[in-house]
Amino acid sequence: MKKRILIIGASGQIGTELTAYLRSKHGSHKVIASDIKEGNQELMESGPFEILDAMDYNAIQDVVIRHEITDVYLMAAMLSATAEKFPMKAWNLNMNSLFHVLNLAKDNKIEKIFWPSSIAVFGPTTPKTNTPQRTIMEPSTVYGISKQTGERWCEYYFNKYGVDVRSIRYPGLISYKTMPGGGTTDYAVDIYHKALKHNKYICFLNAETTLPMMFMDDAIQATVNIMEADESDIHVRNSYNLAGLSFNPEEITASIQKHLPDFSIEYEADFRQEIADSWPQSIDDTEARKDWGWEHKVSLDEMTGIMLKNLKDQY
Ligand code: AKB
Repeated sequence: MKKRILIIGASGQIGTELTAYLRSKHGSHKVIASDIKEGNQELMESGPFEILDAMDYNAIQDVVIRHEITDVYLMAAMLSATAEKFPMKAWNLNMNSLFHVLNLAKDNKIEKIFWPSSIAVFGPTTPKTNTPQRTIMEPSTVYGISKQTGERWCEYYFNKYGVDVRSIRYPGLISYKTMPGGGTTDYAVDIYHKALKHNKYICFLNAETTLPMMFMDDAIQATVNIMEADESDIHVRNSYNLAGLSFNPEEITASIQKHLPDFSIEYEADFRQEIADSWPQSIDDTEARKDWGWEHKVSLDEMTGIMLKNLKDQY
């Protein structure tokens, strides 16, 4: 059977870029973008698009059957900061959407699933640096609890029903093409926009808050690589640790100042500080490197150069 892909949550930060990449790789008509809301013009015009509620099992099933979908990328989720404001909504969205696609695969209606997890599965009792693949996991956020629970279900569906579900624990993702929404790592995108617009940024995290981060191109590469890996090479069926960069607001500021020497930052920590403090600072991703050849490419300074160059024209 030929590959036909459905992306749920295609209008979001990762979904937009993932759709563009997969369309260029497999052909536009083979990649169906879907979201509860329309996306940017390029996404809407570059191939098929369906309005789809990730919580509606029948609607997902209808799209899957109509388009003869083989692979689903479930990118719809409520992120950490918003989830603290709407706990039940976050739980319902993050869990129901996952069960829907797991059950479609269990019933042989689709062949393969990508489901993103997050560094948020770790909590305050987890070792903070070089956090291992297997370690103490006591997440203290609504989002982290939903992602950790999701990981357990992914592994369960693989073990009990042979569902081919693959997953990565994304760090904070940084892109000039799309904006994040409702995350704790969002400052690392916003700071580039504000640097160009106002030459100044007021940061909602403290100067020394080091978090795992990654440039979007690396994250898309990881997502595609894990999905293309041989089934026999995937040994972790909850979710793989994935590392790229680790930096704090002070360090990203210094990187920006290499291009904009007058750029300044002030700190006004809000409720997101507590979320960030519960997460690791750096991640050990040995298993992803060993099992399916993961390798990150873009450094902090390279990313800063790319971000400022590409955002310049907007301001
Ligand atoms: C968030 O900040 O909530 C996300 C994540 C780390 O999963 N970017």
